[in-house]
Amino acid sequence: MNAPASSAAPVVGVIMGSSSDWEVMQHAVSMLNDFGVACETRVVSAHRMPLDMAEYGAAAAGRGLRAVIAGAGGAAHLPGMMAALTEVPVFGVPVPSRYLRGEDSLLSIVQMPKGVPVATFAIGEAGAANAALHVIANLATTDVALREKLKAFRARQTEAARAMKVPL
Ligand code: RP5
Repeated sequence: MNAPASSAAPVVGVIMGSSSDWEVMQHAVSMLNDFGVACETRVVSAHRMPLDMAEYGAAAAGRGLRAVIAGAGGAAHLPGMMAALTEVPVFGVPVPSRYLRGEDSLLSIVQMPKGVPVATFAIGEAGAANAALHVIANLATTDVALREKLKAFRARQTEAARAMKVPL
């Protein structure tokens, strides 16, 4: 298990199929850190570490995780398998792949059969950041301080957009 990204007990697990996914998945961790949401990070490869994946899923709820953000590329079965292994909600991030630019990852993650959902986000950095923001929004339904941070974040985005100028 990698060290938690903060010293508090992690409530979000950020897992990925390979260290090569970190370039994308770091955007989820960075967003969680910005909001002060404690998370842990770990490589859990579905096809190279299936037993570790099963252990991670079986222990997730008991360890206090409230969400798992899972990123993978290509056949990208990690998010769906993790959703099958735990009742903790899973948020899937399609990582861009070498040959199909992540369209394969997206379709693999989003097309879960009925009964075991994975909330699926956009390919790449935006998807990773938005997965974290969606987890934060869910946690904020029972955490007033977090809701205020989310409102402030949105207000800053609004102000930044209002300040935008179109180049002549
Ligand atoms: C998937 O295969 C990983 O999620 C990664 O996106 C992709 C390539 O993995 P590496 O060959 O870079 O380890 O399992």
